[in-house]
Amino acid sequence: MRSHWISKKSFRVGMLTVACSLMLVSLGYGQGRIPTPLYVMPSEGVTDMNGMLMPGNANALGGLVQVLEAPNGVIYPPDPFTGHPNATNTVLPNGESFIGGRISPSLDYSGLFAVSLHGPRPSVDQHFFVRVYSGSTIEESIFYADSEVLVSTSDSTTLLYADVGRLTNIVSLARDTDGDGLPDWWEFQYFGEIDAIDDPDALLPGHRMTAREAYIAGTDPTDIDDIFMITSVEPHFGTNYVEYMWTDEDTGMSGTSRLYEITGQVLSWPSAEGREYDVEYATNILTGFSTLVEGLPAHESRVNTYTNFFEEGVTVPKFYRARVGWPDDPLQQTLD
Ligand SMILES: [Ca+2]
Ligand SMILES: [Ca+2]
Repeated sequence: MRSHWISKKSFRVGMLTVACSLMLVSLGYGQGRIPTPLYVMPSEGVTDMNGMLMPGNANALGGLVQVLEAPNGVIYPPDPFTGHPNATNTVLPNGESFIGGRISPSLDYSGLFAVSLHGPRPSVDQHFFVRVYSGSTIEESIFYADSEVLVSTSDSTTLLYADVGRLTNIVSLARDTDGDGLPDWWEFQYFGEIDAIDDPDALLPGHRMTAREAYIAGTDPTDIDDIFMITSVEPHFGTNYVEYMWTDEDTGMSGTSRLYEITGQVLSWPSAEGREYDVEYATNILTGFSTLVEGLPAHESRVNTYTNFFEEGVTVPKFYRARVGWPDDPLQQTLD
């Protein structure tokens, strides 16, 4: 037994060397009684929230990488307040890696990494996945991305690919370090710093909306043309019509046309996921607006329409306005 133990130890040292140089060759394969390590790496680079390949090298990505268990193949998003994994998605033994910049001073921008699981490795048929964070710790991270679910198919599998893709801002949706009602991910995504906006209620430069309005409305605060407003008011035609004959005296052409009754007006505006809309009207802007409809959910096409059907004898509205609310805004408790 003793000699066996020594040979196993020397083998493990050999494996560590392989892991560091990242030559993904299984020296242990074929020796039978010694399980091979499992390497998990993407075949395509991980991109950050801006779509840029993340800094890294073959050993590590410039961010925390975790290999997590996915019981029954289920991946839960991280806790929106802490960023930590759901309790059912436990980190596998040795399944955490942040070595970007420490092992190799020469980071490239390949977005590639590898996590090697030595010793305890996923058993056959175990479901797991890879999660990448934007920072070197969960606490520093406000973006993350998950791979699809992987299944360990045999004890001798040495390499599994887990394509991760692009980081999203779901982690820390509710984290607001400077307490201004704009979550960290939002300030970071659009302005590059988690506390970039000093006054969320001031008009954005060159823009007709404030940062808070853009956040609630789900518009892009860096695009001065992305404005929450009613963008069109079109007539709605009924089925009644007047038919009339016409003659063009210049050309001599003649024909019959129909003039349909206008029975309402169709309003449309850009909408964003999770938002709700109220529509109000006024016939005289000085006497105030009245509600037409409340709580319209955003349409999946990202354009909402509402038809205001005229009632008999009612003065046609001259003014419309829409209001937007975000019932599920994680920060709504801090908004006015
Ligand atoms: Ca903030
Ligand atoms: Ca701020």
